[in-house]
This record gives sequence, structure tokens and C-alpha cells, in this order.
Amino acid sequence: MRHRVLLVPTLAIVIAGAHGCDSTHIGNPPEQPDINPLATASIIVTALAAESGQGLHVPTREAGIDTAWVVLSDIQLTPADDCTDEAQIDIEGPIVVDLLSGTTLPSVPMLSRPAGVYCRMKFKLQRKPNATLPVGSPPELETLSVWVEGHRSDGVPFVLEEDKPNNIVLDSDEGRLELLEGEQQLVLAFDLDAWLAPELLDAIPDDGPIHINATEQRELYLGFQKQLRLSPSLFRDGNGDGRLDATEEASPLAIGVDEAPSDVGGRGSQP
Ligand SMILES: [Ca+2]
Repeated sequence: MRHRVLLVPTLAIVIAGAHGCDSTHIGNPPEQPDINPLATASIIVTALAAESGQGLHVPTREAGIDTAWVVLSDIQLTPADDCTDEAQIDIEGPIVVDLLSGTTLPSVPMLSRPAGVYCRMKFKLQRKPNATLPVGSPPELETLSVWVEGHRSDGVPFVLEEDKPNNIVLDSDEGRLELLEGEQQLVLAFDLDAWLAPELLDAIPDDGPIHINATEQRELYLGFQKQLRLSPSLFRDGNGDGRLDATEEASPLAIGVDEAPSDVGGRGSQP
């Protein structure tokens, strides 16, 4: 049985600012009123630690998720002043994440962004076409974008195998998603409890292993796909301790929305 997920800062995304001023004034006095300040952020990618007492991802329940890996790519932040501007990919990936341990492969990617307000974060759960998986990745991720293993309350094991790419959109409102000048730490956390409906899982007359994928256990699978889009949220780790306390968790910067996965490309099967 898994215990409360530790939030381990293994995926650090450094967001350093670009300046928007004219830099040709060599020799001029150091007037810099229009220079956007620099924002530097590390991002932890992990599972949301469940405290509700319900769901598959809490120690108090007999059932549980024992393994949960995803492959992220094409992470992008969209500035609020032009929320249609999606030209910039901040991190291409693929980044392989063990959500239960917070382990990420490969090492830390870097990117540059100015401080300011952003309207959304987007990324894909897929292996980029022709991209090689990082060393140490589970072989299952050669063909899957999400791979989960767990067991029901009666001990019957299940395997969730997502071989389709999924476009994830986290929308922000009221300027919550702000990159502050200087260093900060953010947490991208998936609510694993929402991925599989326990009542559907428990109702399957099977002694396992139960396979949930595009062709097996269709109802569970389709529910998973929707919840996958809704389950991630981006938080600010205000005190930088690598964990979300109740106050931090109560104020997400952006949350997943059930947006049709058609605008970032990548419909269809994995390469
Ligand atoms: Ca914290």
C-alpha cells in the first residue's frame, strides 16, 4: 500500500526572463523602466497527496495504485496579454515521470520567460514522434503515454494502458498564474484518485489482471481519459519546502480543463 506521496523536486524548470526593451542604447544612462524582470521557477511533477479518505490513492483504502508513470512533452506557458500565442514550446521533452515517487527523467530542462501573468499551461502526455525515451524509462513507455498498475480492494490487479496522446490544458483566471520576479517553486500535481472510478473497477467480474485500455473496459477507459484532462493542477509552493500545505493546495494557479484534444495536434496512435 502506498503511503502519502512525497513531493520531490526533481523536475526543475527554470524560467528566466527575456527583456523587451531596445538594447541598442550603448553608452546611454542605465534607464531600465521597460525591462521585464526575470522569473526563475522550478516545477515539481507529482501525484496530489490525497487526504480525502476516498479514492484509489489513499493509504486507508485497501485498493491502491502501485505504479503510475506518464510521458510529458511540449510544455508551454501562454502569456495572458496574448492568450492565443502558442508559438513557444518551453520544454520539448519527452520527460518521463514516476508520479508516485516524483522521479523525472531526464535531468532538469531549462527555459526562459519574463515575469508576469500567464493565462494557461499546456502540455502533451505522449512520447514525441521519433523521440528516444530517457535512459531508465520503463519499457512500457515505448508504446504507452500513461502506465498505471494497481489492485482492487479484493486484491485483483489492474493495469491501465494509455497508448493515445493526450493534450492537457490548465487554465488560469484572475491572474493567478503569475511568474514572480526572482526564484520560485511550482508544483504540477495529478489527482490520481480521479483517474479510475472505483465502483466500475470493483464491478468487473474478473480475477485479473484487468486491462483497461482503448479496447478493453471501455467505460472505465473513457472515464479515465476525461479525468486525466481534469486531474492536473498547478500550485505555488510558497514556502519552497517541496510540499503542498493546505493553504497552498487551496489556491491553485491553474487547473485542468476538459478541452477537446484537437488544437495542439497529436490525435491518433503513438508512433
Ligand atoms: Ca509548501
